[in-house]
Amino acid sequence: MTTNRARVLGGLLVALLLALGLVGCSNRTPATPDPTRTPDAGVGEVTTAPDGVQEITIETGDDYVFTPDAFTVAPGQVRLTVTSVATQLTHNFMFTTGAGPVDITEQIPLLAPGQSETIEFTVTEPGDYPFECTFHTALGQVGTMTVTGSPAATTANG
Ligand SMILES: [Cu+2]
Repeated sequence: MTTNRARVLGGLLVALLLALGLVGCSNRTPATPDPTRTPDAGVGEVTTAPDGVQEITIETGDDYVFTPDAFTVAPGQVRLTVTSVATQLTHNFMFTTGAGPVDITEQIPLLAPGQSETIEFTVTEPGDYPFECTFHTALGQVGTMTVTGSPAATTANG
């Protein structure tokens, strides 16, 4: 399902083994923790705000997972909200320096349990922009924002 997750953390070994057909379909070891929550309605959906800015909300909780851990936006302005549904853990949200086509410096340095923070930035270069919670990178709390190669589409036509 989330091939991104396997790709990011499962690493080259898993991909290689899969490619070689050495791993059966029954014995897959998850590389990252699985979400223990059901995300709220609308989470992970990219919508267009009345002011024309793309909006998306992702969640994180006590399970060291961003939900979703992969989303796609069009080039342009992005308003990203990270909502913590955690009761224990403090997280953050940062784009991994040097990992994307260009660095996005907007970040949420601290996201306390139950808190919600919004950042806004503009993306122009298509590609994959890895992000992470730097507190829990080693635990697999990472994800990827993909910027598509075409300009923001206007779906309302007519
Ligand atoms: Cu975290």
